[in-house]
Amino acid sequence: MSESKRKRSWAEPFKIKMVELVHMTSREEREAAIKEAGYNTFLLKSKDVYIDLLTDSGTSAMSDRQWAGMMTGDEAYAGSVNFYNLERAIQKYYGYKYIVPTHQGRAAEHIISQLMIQPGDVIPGNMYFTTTKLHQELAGGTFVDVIIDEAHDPVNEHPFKGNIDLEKLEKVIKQHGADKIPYVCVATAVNMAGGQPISLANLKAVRKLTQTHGIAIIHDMTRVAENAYFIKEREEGYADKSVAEIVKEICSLTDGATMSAKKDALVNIGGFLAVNDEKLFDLARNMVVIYEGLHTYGGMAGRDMEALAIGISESVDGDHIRARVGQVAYLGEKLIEAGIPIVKPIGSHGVFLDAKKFLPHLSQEVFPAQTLAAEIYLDSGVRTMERGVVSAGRNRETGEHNYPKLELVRLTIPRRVYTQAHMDVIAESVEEVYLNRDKISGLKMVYEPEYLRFFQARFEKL
Ligand code: PM9
Repeated sequence: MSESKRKRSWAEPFKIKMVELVHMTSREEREAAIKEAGYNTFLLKSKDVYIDLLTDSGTSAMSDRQWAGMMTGDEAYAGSVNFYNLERAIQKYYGYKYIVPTHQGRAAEHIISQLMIQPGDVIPGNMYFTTTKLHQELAGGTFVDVIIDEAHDPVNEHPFKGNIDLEKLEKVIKQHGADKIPYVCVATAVNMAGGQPISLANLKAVRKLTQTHGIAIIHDMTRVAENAYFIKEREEGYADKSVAEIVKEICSLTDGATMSAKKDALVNIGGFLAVNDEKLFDLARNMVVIYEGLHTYGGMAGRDMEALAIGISESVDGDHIRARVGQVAYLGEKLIEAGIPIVKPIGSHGVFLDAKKFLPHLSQEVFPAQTLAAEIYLDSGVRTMERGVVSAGRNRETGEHNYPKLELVRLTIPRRVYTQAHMDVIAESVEEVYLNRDKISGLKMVYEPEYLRFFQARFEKL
């Protein structure tokens, strides 16, 4: 075999300079902990968790450059140097004109929803996200899912399951009229679909259609760099473009964005709203002072804005993103090899177990994904997250549970935190639970909060 054809592995483009020790627990300790947490992994204490795959949100390891940036925090109430650094980074890497910093993503969703949505409006989008949909509803709007059908099928290997179905979108526009649609909400690396990307060809077609009707596009850009990496890998014509160039092209096809910077952008806290329209910016700048803080800090300390400005530049680096998505793929492939049912193709930020197939004897009434997340924790101390019927909440009119087609457990990989040895331990634990799946019974919900119930709901074993 010639040298160029031999397999060449990739490794993380960083060295580890400091470590955080983690606590190993016994099975008895985990049994007590998960019971006390009402079988909800959100209610576990972090000290009782060995490998934390609850979320990739705010859990990244910052670089030495980001930590050095923290020391240059200008903690002025107004006009902090770090705000202007952040503004420049957003303009440079994403291309949006105006920015309003917020403490995290949902605060930006709150502002844009209140400003753009009128009661009775509908907001089409490529699959719901929990906080995004709730803010749309609290502003009097209704979310309508216009993602392609393939996205709801865990085994369909469509390379761009985040794509919007143009016929579905056209139908919504015809049915409700363009004046009832303040914007189309386009997410990159669609979270609830399993971290699935939208293609640039699809986004361009959506842009063309919405422009003819005068409808704006608001981009949930929480994981835009990960989406850009998939475009580079899979979409014709983009192999020679850099991830940074693709990110900018995606943003250029939209009118504004909400960002939870706690994901792609490699910080532990932070977010922003970005818009190109000056009037909308003015309204947003006025509103942020009510809920977040002055428009030059919006709930973030100066040091956090500096870490974010640096994190944005690191997030679009090709080597970084290849290793990040590569680590997720490494885990996903191990699980596929072991015969575990997961969402395919393997997503951007985590591996999503198909709980319906994993536990076929459990109906959605007894919360298979919630059950499976608890069982994995019991086996190994690995904490995962339910993304199924509990996350989907209730229908606001009928009060019934929403039963999503996808009943998933997300094994979310924090950025730059765990090694491949951790991935091996995780895969072995999931396999162990899979081998004993017949013995697993479901849960009943005994406490249910009104909003975003998955965070605080409590369960008991059936
Ligand atoms: N996502 C996640 O774990 C945080 C907790 S679950 C609500 O995946 C998207 C696509 C997200 C997201 C958070 C937010 C909200 C908006 N859009 O958590 O408020 O994945 O910063 O962002 C979580 P914040």
